[in-house]
Amino acid sequence: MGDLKATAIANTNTALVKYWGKDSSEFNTPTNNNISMTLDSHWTKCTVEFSEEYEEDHATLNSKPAGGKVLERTSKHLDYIRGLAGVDLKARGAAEINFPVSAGLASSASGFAALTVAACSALGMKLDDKELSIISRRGSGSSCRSILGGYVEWVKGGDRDSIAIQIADKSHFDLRDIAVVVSKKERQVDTRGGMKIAQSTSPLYKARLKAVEELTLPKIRQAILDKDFTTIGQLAELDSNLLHATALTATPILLYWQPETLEVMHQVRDWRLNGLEAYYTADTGANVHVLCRPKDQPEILKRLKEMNVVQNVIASKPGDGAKVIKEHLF
Ligand code: 2P0
Repeated sequence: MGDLKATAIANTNTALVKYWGKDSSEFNTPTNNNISMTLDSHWTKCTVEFSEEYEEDHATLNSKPAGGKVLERTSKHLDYIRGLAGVDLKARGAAEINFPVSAGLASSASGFAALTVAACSALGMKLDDKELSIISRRGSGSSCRSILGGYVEWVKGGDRDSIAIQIADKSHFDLRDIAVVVSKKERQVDTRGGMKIAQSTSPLYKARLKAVEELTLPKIRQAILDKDFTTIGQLAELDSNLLHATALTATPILLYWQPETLEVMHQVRDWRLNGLEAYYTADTGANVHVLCRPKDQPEILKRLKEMNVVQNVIASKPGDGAKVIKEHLF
């Protein structure tokens, strides 16, 4: 048994080939392999302490008590980890997140990766990244990719072989991701609900899977190895549009984009047509990620900040995987 208390930090990640649909909702295994870049500046820190003194699980999110679905999902994940470790102690958890939650900026990815690493460390479980990715995946699919740094592929499969694997570390290739916040409102349908609706109702869902397997996945994987920014950008933008094509054709329709989202997308496309190479990718919210080369980041940041619809921009490089840190949150 460990010290029963530990803290971890995990960066979030941006999917270049998206996870969008489950083979098994019990195991949280994806219908398609997917690829992400772990970011260096959007993180969650999480402290977990297990104790006989706690009669039930408690959690805080940015110092406010967490209840409802957040506490329910946290407790369920802790139950799974307690089961693996063979302990029956309730826990207190605290999370600090440095970017908007539930706004399509992958807060659950960094949150569950940090929770997994902190809870497993507190219980003294000695696990490698493969095992940590399997455990984290059960809490939130995309969080398994945040266990590792740099460029990461989450492979499909059964419970024991659907794991996250590093394609290249953060020093291999410097690509920039600019998260563009145009709305801090919580979206109406979360990712879990959205992918279920799209998978079961969109007539384009199977076509997207075919395009991922035959086009975006192999080509983006190779383009990362080749440090080929143009191919990564073009195909990441295509993959994002494929995801939203299935969302827009689902029943009920899932319209994650707001007018502000489209304004950013149009600008990115116009800049590109005029020689400033950038691409967009959007997850399940109104906010957008802009991908660019390091040399173009200052100019793109300047232009984004000049747009009335843009509330905030957060630029990231490829970052590290999740790790234990010494400073506890309580
Ligand atoms: C991704 N997203 O690849 C995709 C693209 C958002 C859209 O994975 O149900 O919180 O917990 O496995 O991981 C965010 O969804 O979903 C996500 P669950 P998760 O990044």
